[in-house]
Amino acid sequence: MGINHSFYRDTWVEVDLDCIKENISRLKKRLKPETKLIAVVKANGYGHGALKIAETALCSGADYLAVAFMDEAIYLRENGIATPILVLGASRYSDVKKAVQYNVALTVFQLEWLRNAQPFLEGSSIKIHLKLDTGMGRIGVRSKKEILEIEEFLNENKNILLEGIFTHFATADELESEYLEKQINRFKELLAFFSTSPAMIHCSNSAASLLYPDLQFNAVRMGISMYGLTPSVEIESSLPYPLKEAFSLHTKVVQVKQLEKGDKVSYGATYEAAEEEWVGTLPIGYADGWLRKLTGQEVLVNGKRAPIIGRVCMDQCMIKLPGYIEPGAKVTLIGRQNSEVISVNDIAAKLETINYEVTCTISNRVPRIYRKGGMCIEVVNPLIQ
Ligand code: PMH
Repeated sequence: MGINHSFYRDTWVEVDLDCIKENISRLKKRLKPETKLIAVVKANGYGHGALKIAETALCSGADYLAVAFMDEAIYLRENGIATPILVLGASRYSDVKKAVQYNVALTVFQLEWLRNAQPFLEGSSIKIHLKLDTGMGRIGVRSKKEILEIEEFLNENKNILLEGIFTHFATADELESEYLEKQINRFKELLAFFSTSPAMIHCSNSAASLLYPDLQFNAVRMGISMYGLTPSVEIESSLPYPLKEAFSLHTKVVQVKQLEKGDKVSYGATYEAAEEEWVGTLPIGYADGWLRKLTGQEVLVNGKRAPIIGRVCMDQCMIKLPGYIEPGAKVTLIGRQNSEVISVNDIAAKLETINYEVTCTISNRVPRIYRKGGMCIEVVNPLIQ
């Protein structure tokens, strides 16, 4: 794989594929040998880049991939991924032939959908996973009656193959486990209504996989922990092994200027220099997912912390420097410089959100650089192919 230098701005994400590999190996060691590991690479691999993460996950022992929508599955297929893929979200029944064409398994949660899909299949066969709603209240079959009707339909329509049954937990990332236990019990109750058992039964996300090894059934869905991010701050200290954060975000100072006392910075002129100050301009802004709420957030430059001052613009923002530095200095917005670290969780805290949202929000305009063995192995820039 050659290095493709096709990006023309000094702002980039680095994804350390060795971290992804290690996070997967550590989880795999805790699973029964027969348990299938489903790597969740929806939302462009939680912002890390679906294709490279899928490839790395498969090389590291993942058996199956999961995405949210069929478009994401087709993207992986079109880029050479041949492993089984499950679409976790809703698909149109009129699109089933596409799922067949790309050999993608679909999530089903309504009898009506199956009835409507059948004529569109024109006799071809498709794999489905039936989603049970045990308390998430999102998508899923909720009653015995629906299960019996769906089973009857599947018995009469052998071209629709029930490959899996699954559910999703609402609170596995909380220390209090009462609601989780309710969901587990409901899952087991609903499973008992099936007269056949499909190849795959799965319910665990990262939090459940890490904290409740008994819940693996015969597959687990690993999302956030594969990326080395904790499912919640609350359970961070209960994790069985340290997760390795793969994502970092960097830019370079494009201009360094000295302000006089009283000089203003950025839209609204909300920031005013209290004295003579050195200010650096960074080529990253809210259109990159570096949101306006990040005013005041610190970044790392030359191993030291520097705060963002004034409003974050669409493509740029400004930082207050400890003193003069050369333009071109590397700035780390998420990641490490020397002994200083700014984690995805730090940014999530500043944005009053969760780490999932931070990496997903860093937009396609920011190229992703992949590292392996400390070397840059590939650049992915969706803007310039
Ligand atoms: N399975 C389903 C159905 C999911 O929706 C998700 C994550 C996962 C597995 C992976 O969970 P993990 O990343 O905690 O391991 N879904 C979402 C979501 O819809 N919003 O945030 C995370």
